[in-house]
Amino acid sequence: MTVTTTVTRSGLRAEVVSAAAVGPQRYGTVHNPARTREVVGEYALADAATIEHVVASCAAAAPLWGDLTGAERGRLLAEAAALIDTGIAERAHLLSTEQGKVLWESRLDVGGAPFLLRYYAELAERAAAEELIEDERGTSIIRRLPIGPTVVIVPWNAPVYLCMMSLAPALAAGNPVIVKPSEFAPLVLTEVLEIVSRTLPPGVLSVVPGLGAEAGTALVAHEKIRKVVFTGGTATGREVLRTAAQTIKSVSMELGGNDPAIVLDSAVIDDELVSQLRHAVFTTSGQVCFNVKRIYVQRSIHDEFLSRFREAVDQIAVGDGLDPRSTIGPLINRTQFDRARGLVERARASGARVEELGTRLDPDAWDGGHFMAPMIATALPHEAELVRVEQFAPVIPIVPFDELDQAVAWANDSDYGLAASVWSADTGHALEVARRIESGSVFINSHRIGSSDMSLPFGGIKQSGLGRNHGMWAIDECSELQAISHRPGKDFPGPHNV
Ligand code: TXE
Repeated sequence: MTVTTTVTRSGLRAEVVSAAAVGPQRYGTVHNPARTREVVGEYALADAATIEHVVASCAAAAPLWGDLTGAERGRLLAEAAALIDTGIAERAHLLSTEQGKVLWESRLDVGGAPFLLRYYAELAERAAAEELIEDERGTSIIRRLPIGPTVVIVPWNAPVYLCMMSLAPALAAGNPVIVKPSEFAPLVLTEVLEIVSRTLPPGVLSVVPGLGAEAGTALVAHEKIRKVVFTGGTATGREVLRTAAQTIKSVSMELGGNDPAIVLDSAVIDDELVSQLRHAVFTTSGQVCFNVKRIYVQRSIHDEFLSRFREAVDQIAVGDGLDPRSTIGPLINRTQFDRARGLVERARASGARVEELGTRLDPDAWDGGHFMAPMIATALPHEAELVRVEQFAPVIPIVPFDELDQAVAWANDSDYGLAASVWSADTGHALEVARRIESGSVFINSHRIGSSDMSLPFGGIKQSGLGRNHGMWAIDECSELQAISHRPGKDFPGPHNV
């Protein structure tokens, strides 16, 4: 009664990977955000029986995978990386078709997967290394243990990269993993993971496509799942926490953000600054967790900044992600599009000035996709809805400030705290300001992919997330720490000796 199924490129179908699926399957469809009538492919809507089966196979793989040495796990991850080094251009093309983003961004997304696998392959041995402490009390060992069957829940904005950022450290730490892709961009990710799974023992990596409310909830709720790594919106994050609470499992989350950029009057408003900020706001049409979502500019340079920034934003060409002339593509889906339009309409109705800029590359195709022009909103206060929510769209509010204290207070007046940036030619002063900002990362004179890298912890404070990604921090998120101590003999006086 069981049929093993995998993703098939010809049919563009994201199927359950690396475990037997229980048929018959129902399917959801993936539409091209640039031509919404075009169906790009289908994904299986994993049912309860399939999920049960996949979780059982994941749990069965846990002892074997956890017992391998770090070096052995690292070797297998490196082998997997080699398998996905090829085919990046084709997969980037497909990703732009299912996700809408421009081709160079898709290449970064897909090309990041082998990089991340290799990076964590290198760390696998270190992850398994034991720390020995010898002192007058005796000998102690601190070691990392795998947590156990892990679920990685993936969003649609950078599906391959964000998945691998969670998956690679989870595997390196010795956990078998089930990935739940987003229903809006499951195709390329499933294909990549199917290839990666070929190098791993059965059950160590499975993919369960399906709806968040069905497959996502069922996986998070399952008692055999011991760890959840979630990337997505804050509202969904709350739901995941509620579900995970029933079985007290470890949860790491990277949620939304409302990143502020503070442009000080000591900033030089040149091409470099303007182009960096344009990039920081409009990458993936604004649909990146740590894009700049609000700009506070010191009043004395506000008009100059606005005029230069407007010029730069007006250079943006909006079109199909596959069109090499496109600077940005469409939004992912109708829900995101309607939400963004609603924000803009309400801002206008409340007196804000919202300018639609840029070029429509193909005006005839405009209404056939979720296209949105890049927009700048001014004449609105810090308290305005458009300033306070995560827009996740190509619209940026710009608010002048007089005193630095006011800008810092506004930057911190948010439930979010993912990243922020300070812009100034006086880097010493910018550093002082950065120390006052409540966010997981603060960048000086940049705010983009690359401003943070694997050598720096990445994650949100407040309602932007739980835990930290990158480097050994990500490995620790997916590990239990165990202390073994042999302390015979005499008592050691002091407050820490219990
Ligand atoms: O993402 P969701 P959505 C933010 C952004 C956006 C908002 C909503 O502000 O407007 O989130 O986006 C799965 N149990 N970000 O609705 O719902 C779902 O199937 C378990 C920020 O598209 O968060 C998908 O795989 N899983 C973000 C994943 O969760 C559930 C990137 C993310 O979906 C579930 C994307 C449930 N109950 C959006 N419900 C970032 N941090 O970069 C859904 N899912």
